[in-house]
Amino acid sequence: ITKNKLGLTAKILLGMLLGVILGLLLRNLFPGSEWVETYLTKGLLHVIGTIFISSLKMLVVPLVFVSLVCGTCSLSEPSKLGRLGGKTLLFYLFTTAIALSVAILAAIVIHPGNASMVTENMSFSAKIAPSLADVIINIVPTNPLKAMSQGNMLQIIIFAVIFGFAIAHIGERGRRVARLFDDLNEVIMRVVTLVMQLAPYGVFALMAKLSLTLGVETFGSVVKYFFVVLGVLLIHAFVVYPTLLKTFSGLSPITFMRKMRDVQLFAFSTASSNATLPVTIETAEHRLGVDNKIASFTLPLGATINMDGTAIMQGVATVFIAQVFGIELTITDYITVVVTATLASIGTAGVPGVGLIMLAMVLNQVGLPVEGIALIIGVDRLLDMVRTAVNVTGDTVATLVIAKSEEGFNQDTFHNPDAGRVAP
Ligand code: DAS
Repeated sequence: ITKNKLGLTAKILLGMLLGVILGLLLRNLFPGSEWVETYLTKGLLHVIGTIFISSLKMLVVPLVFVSLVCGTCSLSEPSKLGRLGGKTLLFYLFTTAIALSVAILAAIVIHPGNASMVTENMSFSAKIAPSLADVIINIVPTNPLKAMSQGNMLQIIIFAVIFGFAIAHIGERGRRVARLFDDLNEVIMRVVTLVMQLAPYGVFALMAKLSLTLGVETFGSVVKYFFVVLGVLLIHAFVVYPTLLKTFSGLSPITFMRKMRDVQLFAFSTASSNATLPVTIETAEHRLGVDNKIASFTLPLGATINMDGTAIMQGVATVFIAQVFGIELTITDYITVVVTATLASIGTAGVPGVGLIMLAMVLNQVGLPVEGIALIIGVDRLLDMVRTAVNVTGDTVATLVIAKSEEGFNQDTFHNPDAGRVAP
């Protein structure tokens, strides 16, 4: 994964760089050229870029539906759903909602994207925002297939959760259906990997088109976006999590962070919570003193449903893209972003780049242009590595808090600096 990822990361960054250089060269050498406009901006670059964005959007409905059904039916098994399951789910949703709220607030206050960059052909007509009552009423689909064909994500999420819950309550036949959805999820993850191979070419075309139309000042705002996301990720990891750990378990955050270093480095290098899971479980049990019966439940669950780092990126990116396109988001829009991103993260597996595909869904839900993803995809792979480290840290904080409250925790192991260390 690491070799493949770094290769793709390098190709995406190269595609972004070459696209920006080409776009700025054309903008300065042939200002206002009809030929460039016809054959490039609205021609070749538009076609390649749109195909890439469409291939991301193509994945959203199947990815969300199948991974949510998988996540919900494994969660809803009567044996799992008890007090431990309820506590774990609540804690995970609580930390994700905090992450999203801090992220959105930071993006509103710092305001990384400025609408002055939008030229006439990039302007975007915002849809009329529905009232909160309508948003709540519209959550229940009158026709699930219609919701899927229209990409109405909140309706798809609700249907998937109910469908997954039902699968868990029909005994052996349900287990057969659950296995089918697990296999389908595997197939969709493979499609994600295939689509991400298109990213260097899609990013090249999109960045060339954007720098042709938006000019060089755009990239200053992308750098600002990068540091806003990075800043909120670091605050969440080094302020929010230590505070939650100290408050809910009384354990030392310093000891915790020191013992989590290897896990965080592995998560950073793989950008995959799933790939890091064996290391996370081994560390939780042998270095932090968590009982296997707790860690073996809360950590795999967390790797799938708890993605605070991803939620932070989605919160900042949504506000940033609205700012770049000069679209005012209403309070209902912000609530929709928090609800959609939190619920959608329940089913999404912890693999590289999945956060970006979920962002396409969140943007869809609040009626923002998915093309805005082109602005941030170039720096997304780097942020993916950081936010995955935050994701696994959040999973382990919750695991410690729950283990301590369920008497499934060994205090001596936690305080022993050499516990679980591999002998040199
Ligand atoms: N890489 C994902 C993870 O493994 C996070 C993301 O894509 O945002 O947690």
